Amino acid sequence: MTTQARPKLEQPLSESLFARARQVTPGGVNSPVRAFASVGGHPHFIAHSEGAYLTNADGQRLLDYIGSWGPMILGHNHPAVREAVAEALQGGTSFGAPNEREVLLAEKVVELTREQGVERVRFVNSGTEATMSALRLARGVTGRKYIVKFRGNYHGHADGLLVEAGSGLLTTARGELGEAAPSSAGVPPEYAALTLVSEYNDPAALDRLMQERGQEIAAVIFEPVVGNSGVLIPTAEFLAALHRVREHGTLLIADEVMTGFRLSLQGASGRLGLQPDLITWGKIIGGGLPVGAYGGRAEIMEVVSPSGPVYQAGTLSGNPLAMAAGLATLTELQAHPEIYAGLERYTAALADGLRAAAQEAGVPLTVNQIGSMLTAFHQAAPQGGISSYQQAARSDTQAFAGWFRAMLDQGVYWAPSQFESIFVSAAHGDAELNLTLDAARRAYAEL
Ligand code: KE4
Repeated sequence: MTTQARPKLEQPLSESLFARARQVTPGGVNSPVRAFASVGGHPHFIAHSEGAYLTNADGQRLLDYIGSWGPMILGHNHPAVREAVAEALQGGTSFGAPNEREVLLAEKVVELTREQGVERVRFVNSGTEATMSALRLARGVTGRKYIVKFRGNYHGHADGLLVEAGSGLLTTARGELGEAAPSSAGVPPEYAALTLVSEYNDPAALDRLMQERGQEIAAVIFEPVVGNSGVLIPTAEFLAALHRVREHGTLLIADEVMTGFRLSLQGASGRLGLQPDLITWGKIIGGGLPVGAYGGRAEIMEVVSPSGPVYQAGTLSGNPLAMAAGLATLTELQAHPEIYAGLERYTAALADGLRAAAQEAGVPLTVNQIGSMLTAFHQAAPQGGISSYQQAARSDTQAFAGWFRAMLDQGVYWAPSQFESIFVSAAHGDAELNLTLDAARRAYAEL
């Protein structure tokens, strides 16, 4: 059944801006996943944002499910965040010296994650810096050089972590879309060789690797709920195997850049009862300004310079405007814990609605959803659902691309990759849910 031809969303200004951008920036974007490489068409250039909506350069309103890839859990341009940044701005933009706001945000993070063993936090400027620093710290503490990551997990673009990583590498990987993404060009094999790759949700594989090489391994880093292969939810057996790595003197690093303060006020670690040695954060912790962080118990964190020998630094770390945005966001979330129940309700209803719409149109679809994270994989559910990178990678990326474009033409801006999570905000309500499911029904009918 086809619906009447829908006027394609013309965006002349975005198109001309993209043409100009490509003259001065690689691929015309400052982060590859924004380039629409795996979904076709060209990116919308955004002029401003409010609540659940973006307005592009051509003045068209888009219902946004990216939320800046996670930070916008309160919705875009939230008054509490805007006012906090405006107030901080009165004092200037950066001091290169400590300021009270760094202490306030660090105290807030420790207060919220103390149950997960966090006693000290160091701020950096991105999730990449957070994971890169946490791994250096783990190597410094253990004196070991190997690390373990999981195929399809993405932890930012530090050299040693661009080994069979997920996220943007899966939209621009050399070779077939969805196949295990090779290490990026420019990563010397000597660096990649220090990163051992295991399989997410395969406890036996991890146990075997640790039995064989555990004494050489400084750290195991993992996404406590995967967002970068599309959403993958860990099994209890896998989480237990992850905690067993510590029997070998290996540190466990939960990369909560995406899940931190997203899946609960205590992140995925709190929601799933994890006890990692180190946690990394990004996205929400900066409220949309550039902030990353890593933290853990004092005996480990005090090994970081200037207290200890593991060096890590940053000109703009603890930037007062970024601290203000992060503090306002966490304070708002803490003052309104009902936000998390609302996010759960909305996203579960969205998942059910997508399943029903796809079934009605005879489109094979498997939806993974937890909290306000969701991925709709274009494939029929394998036995037991999609719980591994290999299973996720079998999705029909062309079907996804067609659905994505049909949704965007109706003004619903989904994540432009089959292998990403979407992010629902507290600003998404019944009107947005209905708009989304109406558009989805039409888009599935066109596949
Ligand atoms: P950043 O360096 O992009 O702030 O964070 C890297 C990172 C680390 N760890 C996890 C679990 C992450 O999800 C990320 C970044 N996430 C992607 C979205 N899948 C950022 C979007 C982009 O690359 O533009």
